Amino acid sequence: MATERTYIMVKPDGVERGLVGEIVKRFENKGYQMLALQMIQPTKALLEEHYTDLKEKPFFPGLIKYMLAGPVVGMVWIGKDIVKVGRRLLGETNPLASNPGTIRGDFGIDVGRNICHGSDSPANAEREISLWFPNGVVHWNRAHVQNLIYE
Ligand code: DAT
Ligand code: MG
Repeated sequence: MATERTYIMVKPDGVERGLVGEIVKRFENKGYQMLALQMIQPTKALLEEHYTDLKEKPFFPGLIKYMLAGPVVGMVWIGKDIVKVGRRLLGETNPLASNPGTIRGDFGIDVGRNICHGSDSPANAEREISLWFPNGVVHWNRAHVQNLIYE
């Protein structure tokens, strides 16, 4: 039974372009299970904490400004190897370097408008889930479908 979780977040450009359903669909189609979903207008403080590792980067102020431009849709997903595979579904950080068939490869051009966030390690996933869902996340059992997706 897979217990690895990841935090996936449609960024303001993805929300405004109406790509939330498309992104949800790709994770659902793969067989992963959604545990939480919220639309939220993040504060500057929340975003600075989320991207704390990038504080010293020259693009940090621009990144925060872009992420403040509108609401984001944050999700928690669970499944086998979901952190790594979730990032594969997203593509590379730079959409122009992302393969067709990936979210960023199919829908983006500039690195500063790359549509969707995905955690980069299981530990960071848990940190981000606690940050964005401080009240916790419901765990539900997908009893009937589980055996059709996992052997
Ligand atoms: P990722 O989102 O693929 O995990 P990251 O964590 O290194 O990439 O960076 C977070 C976000 O910051 C990324 O999605 C877009 C932005 N970013 C990264 N590198 C950038 C750069 N060189 N110029 C502008 N924005 C950048
Ligand atoms: Mg990252």
